[in-house]
Amino acid sequence: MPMQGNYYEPEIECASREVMRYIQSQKLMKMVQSCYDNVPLYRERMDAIGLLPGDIRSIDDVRKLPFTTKNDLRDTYPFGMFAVPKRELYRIHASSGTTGKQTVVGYTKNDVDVWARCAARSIVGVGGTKEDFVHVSYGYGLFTGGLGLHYGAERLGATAIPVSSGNTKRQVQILQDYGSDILCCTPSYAMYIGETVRDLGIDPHTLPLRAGIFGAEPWTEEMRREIERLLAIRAYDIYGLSEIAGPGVSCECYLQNGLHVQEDMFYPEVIDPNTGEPLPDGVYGELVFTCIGKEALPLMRYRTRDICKLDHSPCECGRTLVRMSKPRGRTDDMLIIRGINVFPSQIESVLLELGMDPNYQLVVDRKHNLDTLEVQVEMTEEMFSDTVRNLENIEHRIEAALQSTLNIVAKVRLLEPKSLPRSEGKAKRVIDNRQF
Ligand code: DLL
Repeated sequence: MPMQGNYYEPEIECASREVMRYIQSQKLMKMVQSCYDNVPLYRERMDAIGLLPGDIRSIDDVRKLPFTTKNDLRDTYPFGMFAVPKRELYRIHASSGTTGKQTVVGYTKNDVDVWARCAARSIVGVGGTKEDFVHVSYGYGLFTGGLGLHYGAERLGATAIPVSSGNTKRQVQILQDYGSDILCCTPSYAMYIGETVRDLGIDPHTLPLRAGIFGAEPWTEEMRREIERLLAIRAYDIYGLSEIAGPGVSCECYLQNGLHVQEDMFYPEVIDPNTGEPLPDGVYGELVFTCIGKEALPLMRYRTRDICKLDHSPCECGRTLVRMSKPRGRTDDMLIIRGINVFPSQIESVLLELGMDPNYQLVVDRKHNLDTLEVQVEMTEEMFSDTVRNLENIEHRIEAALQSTLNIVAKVRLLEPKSLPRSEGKAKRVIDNRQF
C-alpha cells in the first residue's frame, strides 16, 4: 500500500489553507478579468448586476459571481463561451450530448498541461509511480476519459497503454501479457473485465495489476468491494466532467475516504439546488465549480447537477486539498417514483447488500396514472440452479428491502445470468418509459 508522502506536487497538494486561499484569490481575479474582457455572456451578466472585475478581491467573492449552466453552453454552441481566439486552441472535446445538443469544450496548450498535471496527481495519489504501466480502457475520442488519463500517465513519466474500451478478452490478455499495474475505466466496465477474468479461469492474484482508477459514473461502496474482489486490486474513484476538465478534477487517495479536489484549478462549492445558497461542509447539495486555472473555457460557478458534500478537514494522507464525497447521483438522474425521490445508486446498494451481482436495470413506467418501477437484476450463477419457489422468495426479499430501506414499491424480476447488456463505457441503468 502506498504510504504518506507520495505526492506529485506537494507544495500545492499539502499547502496550508492560507497559501491555498492566496493562490485561489490571485487566480480568481485574473480569471474574472479575462471572462469580462473576452466572453460577451459574462460581461452582460456582470453588467446586469453591476459587478466589475475590480469587485472581486478574494476567493470569498466567488459568491458574487453569476452561475453558469449547461444551457448557457448550448445557447452559445459551439464556441461562444471561449475566452481565447480560435488559433490559441490546442484541443477540442465534447460531451456525449445524450440529453440534448452536444456541448463543446476547448483547451489551450496550457489547459491541457493543467489537466495532465491533475491526472498525474490523481495517479500518484492512488500509489502510481513512474515505474508503472497504466492501462487506459476509457474510450479515446471526444470523450475525455481516454486522453485524460493517458496524458496524466505520460506527464508522470509512467507508461501509458492506450487500449481504449471494447474487446474485453483482449483487455484481459493485455493485463496478463504486458503486466499492467493500474487499470483505468468505468466501474461498470471494470466489473465486466473482472467477470471475464473469472470466466476465463484466471486467478486474479496472478495478475500484476494492483490498482484501478474508476469513474465517469456513480458507483457504490458495495460495487467497489465487488470489483476489488474480482480483480484482486484496490479500486479508487476519480471524478471529472468535460465542461470543467475530464478525469482528475478530483480523485481519492489511498485512504479511499473522499475525493481530493484539485482546488487550485477548480474551486468547488456545494449549493442548495433550489435556492442557489452555498451549503456548509457535510451537507449534500449540488456541486458547483469555478475554473480558476483554465484559459480557453473559464467557467464561473458551473452547476454540475452532481449531488455530493464537501469536507475541509485534513486527510491523514497529508493532503490539505478539500475532499468531496462520492457523487451519489445527479439532480437530473433522480427518479421520482410516486413522489419518493430515489437515486439508482441507492437501489444498487440494497441489491449488493443482499448478495446480488451489480448487473441490474431499472424500468420506470406509468400505468393508470401511477408510476411503476421494475427492478431487473441478474441472478448469480449459484442461484441459477435454484427452484422457482426459491427464486420467488429472493424476489420478495429484495422487494421488501427496497420498501423498508428506501420506502419505494418496486416489482423485482430476476433475469438469467449475463442477459443484460454489458457496458464498455458508462452503464445505462434506467429506462424511463413515462411520457411527461
Ligand atoms: O465522465 C469525465 C470522466 C472520465 C470522469 C473518466 C472520470 C473518469 P462527462 O462525460 O462530461 O465527463 O460526464 C460528466 O459524469 O457530471 C457526473 O455526473 C458523472 N461522473 C463523472 N465521474 C463520476 C464519478 C466524464 N466518479 C458526468 N462518480 C459528471 C459519479 C461521475 N459520477
